[in-house]
Amino acid sequence: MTKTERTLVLVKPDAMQRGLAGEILRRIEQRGLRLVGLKLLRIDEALARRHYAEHEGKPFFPGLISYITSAPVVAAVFEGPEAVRAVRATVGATNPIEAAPGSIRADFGLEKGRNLVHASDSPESGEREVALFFRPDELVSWERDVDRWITE
Ligand code: IDP
Ligand code: MG
Repeated sequence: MTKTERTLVLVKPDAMQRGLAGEILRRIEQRGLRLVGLKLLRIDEALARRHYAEHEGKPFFPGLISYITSAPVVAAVFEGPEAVRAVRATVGATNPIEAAPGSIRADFGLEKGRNLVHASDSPESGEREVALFFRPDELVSWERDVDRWITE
């Protein structure tokens, strides 16, 4: 049995402007991961700085903060075995040009600065980021009849 994890997905402002929220969530849901949290919000500067704290001081940081706060985002929490690695693979590499064919970033993107979607990079980041965007009572634990056909 692989460990159940939770991961935070953000449909970033460029994807929202391009009407890709449904497409992005569909691809992740279709893999079999279970949606346990969902909201639309406008990220303010304080939340943006906390979420991207590891990148503070890098040359792209100011642009990243203005990008992520420039329009609403859809924040989603997905749960499942190795959810972090599964979603990162579906999302693709940071640079869309290097992202695997068929991944979201490869199919819809061209530049790192407009790469459409965020996904937590480790189970620990997943826990931290989910807590930044959702209160515990906003997350819904549930089981689906189909789960036994997706996981052993
Ligand atoms: P990740 O989103 O694939 O985990 P990170 O290296 O954690 O990538 O960077 C966070 C975000 O910062 C990226 O998704 C992208 O939006 C932005 N970013 C990273 N590197 C660059 C860059 O060189 N130019 C512009 N934006 C960048
Ligand atoms: Mg990252």
